[in-house]
Amino acid sequence: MNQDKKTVFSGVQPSGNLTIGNYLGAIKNFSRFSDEYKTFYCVVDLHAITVRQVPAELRRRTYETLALYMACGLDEKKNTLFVQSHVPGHAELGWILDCYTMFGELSRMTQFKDKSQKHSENINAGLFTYPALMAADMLLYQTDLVPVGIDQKQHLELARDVAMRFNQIYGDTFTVPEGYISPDTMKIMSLAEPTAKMSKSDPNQNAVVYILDSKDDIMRKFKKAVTDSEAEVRYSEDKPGVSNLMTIYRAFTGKSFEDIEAEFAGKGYGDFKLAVGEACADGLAPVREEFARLIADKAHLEAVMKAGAEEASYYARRTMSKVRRKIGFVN
Ligand code: AQP
Repeated sequence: MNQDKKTVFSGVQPSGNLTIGNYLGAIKNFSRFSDEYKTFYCVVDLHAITVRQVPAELRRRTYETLALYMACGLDEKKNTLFVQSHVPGHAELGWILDCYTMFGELSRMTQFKDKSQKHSENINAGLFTYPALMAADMLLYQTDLVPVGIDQKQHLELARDVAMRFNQIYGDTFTVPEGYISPDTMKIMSLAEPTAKMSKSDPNQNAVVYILDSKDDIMRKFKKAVTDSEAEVRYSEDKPGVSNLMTIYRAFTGKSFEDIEAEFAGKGYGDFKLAVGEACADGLAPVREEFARLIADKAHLEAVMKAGAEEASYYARRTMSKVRRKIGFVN
């Protein structure tokens, strides 16, 4: 590994159109590490198939997710951008770490419980062992820091436990990663059900604002957002709808909660929702424009994927050779 720089790894599943939750909780933060860290940003397609995907859509979204990374400011020359299934080390280390991850640990994962409920017709083994593959993603690159939303904290802690367990058995093999959870936007909630996370696979289109939504759609969705009967813009745990809108407004404008409360004092929710919609649509406009340019050039995206996979594979092979040797596999 590059001795001078620490390593950052993160990924997003191409399992749906990306939301402002994915943007504010994860992708927007990625570029802040590009200068000081060796950064690996991956489109995690192996994770996406834990839920049934339509093949043509999965393929299209893989290109789109890569293009969105770039449209959100990730320069392919400064960051290693790649697709998980293009680097075989992920699946290989994923299997190995399955054998060092306990059934009881996996049984406690809240995402497994949530997704098993949502996809009761397809509770497959991959959905259950997802965290071991996620641990492999990070440990393969000797990752120091993982920028994620708070919903991934439990998986991250499990990855740390697995890394420490492996290191204890075989001696120092993996860097134990730390999470980077942006305190301002750790969890963006659904607009329709503000006590639930905004998720790209939510079937209710009005609950979710997609990064690539048109301004009209964004305005319409914020106008319909669930609030409460008080008509007071105030940040409070017992006002989840309003607090979520304030979090989104703050993320796009940089204003503090106090400023936002002062700005809308004595005004109804109508004005507030319009302002949040405007700020969000304006903030995303440059991303949408850049995305349209990038997605039109498939050959360039393929070149980025290829170069990224080659670079990532180099580092992955180094870790895998160490892991194989330690376990006792014949090289
Ligand atoms: N609502 C959110 N608020 C803050 N961060 C979020 N993230 C996702 N939703 C929010 C962060 O985005 C990154 C990528 O997520 P993922 O694609 O790996 O899967 P996920 O967490 O399961 O995201 P979704 O949108 O809920 O996908 P589906 O619906 O397919 O399950 C992660 O860093 C995540 O924390």
